[in-house]
Amino acid sequence: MLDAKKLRQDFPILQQKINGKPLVYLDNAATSQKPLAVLRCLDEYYRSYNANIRRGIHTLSEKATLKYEETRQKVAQFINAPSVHGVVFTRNTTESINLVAYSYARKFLKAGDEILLTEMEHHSNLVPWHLVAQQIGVKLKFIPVTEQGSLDLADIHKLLTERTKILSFTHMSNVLGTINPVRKLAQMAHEAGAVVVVDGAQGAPHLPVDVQHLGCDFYAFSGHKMMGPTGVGVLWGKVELLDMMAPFLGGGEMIHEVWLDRSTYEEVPHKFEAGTPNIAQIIGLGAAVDYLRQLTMPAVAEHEVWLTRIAIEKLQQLEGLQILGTAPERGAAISFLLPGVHAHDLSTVLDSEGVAIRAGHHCAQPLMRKLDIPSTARASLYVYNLPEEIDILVNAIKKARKMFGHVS
Ligand code: 7TS
Repeated sequence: MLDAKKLRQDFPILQQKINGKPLVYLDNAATSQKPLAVLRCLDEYYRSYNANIRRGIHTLSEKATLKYEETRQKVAQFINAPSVHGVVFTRNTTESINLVAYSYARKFLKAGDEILLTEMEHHSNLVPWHLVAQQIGVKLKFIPVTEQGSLDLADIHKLLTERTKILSFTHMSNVLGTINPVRKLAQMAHEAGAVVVVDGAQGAPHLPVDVQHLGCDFYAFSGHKMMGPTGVGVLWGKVELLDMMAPFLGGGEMIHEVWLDRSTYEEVPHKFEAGTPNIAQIIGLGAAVDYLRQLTMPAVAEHEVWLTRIAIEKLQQLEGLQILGTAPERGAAISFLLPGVHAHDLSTVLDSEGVAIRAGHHCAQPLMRKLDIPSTARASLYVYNLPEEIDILVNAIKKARKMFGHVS
């Protein structure tokens, strides 16, 4: 087991008080905190080798370029990518999915084709496909969600047909915590001839990810949710698919040769990295990957399974509290409803106790509509959270209940 107490010392932000109370940070699905190793890495970059990459033939530029490309190797290893060329740096998961929607779907899909999504998707894995559907007349279909919060695969063979050209779904729901059976779905999709896109925003930070074992074609994730800086995301794709795709954005760095009226492009992944990238943040992501690899992802997942079980048990002891999402395979995002207390009010009271959770629709409005609720409160855990913090959460919820006139 990881020593989470010791590990917390690596996170300066967690040492502070909020409203006079020790910070209990339970909003990790939105963004994670950053260890000293990442903060130092950013500081070192700006202090000692800040330069643009792949342009200057001088020491600083060469060092920055080396570190930038080293991160690509680290990321490739982290997700067991077969080749470093399949790792494209973007700004975040949202941009990674948009890249596939623009450069793959718009090029290879035509009117009448279908894209299969699920009812539990984050807006970032819905809206890019809405845009494709409006533009080229593709039809969107959806795998339903059961009451438990799992994907309902009973009618999958009606939904996944030879008309399906893309299946795109989340590795783990940011609302329900459900971990989806990626490998099984990828196999089914490939049998039907579809390309598989996985939204790994909640997968890569929390679970061991092996893209070859999962069998997907694209895997998208964000650095900021896995201890890295904001402004950096990853799209991993099979090189043979990336090769066939059109560039997403045009400009400097992604070209091979340019004439006044036309241009040729670099090989992948550079073809998809137009303009000066977020160099510092990408190098910072390398430090985050090093940190997670040192903890080991199985140990990260083990800690979260353990703590999630404790959290669910303790929350369930609060009378009336309803946890949404009871799938057997679940991660550390725990949404709940507290009758008589609006999620936003609850979040405000918890904040006064130093507890940070998220309240709202969690960018999954269609899922909220399906569940027939406007919003939930959500506690989302990470590797530095402790059982003591769950007790603080539970006591703060009891306090909120009293304030709103309910006994606990
Ligand atoms: N997909 C999933 C499953 C997510 O949880 C999120 C962010 C995204 C995509 C988008 O990530 P981004 O880095 O491109 O913004 N989820 C959340 C959340 O649950 N609360 O705040 C952001």
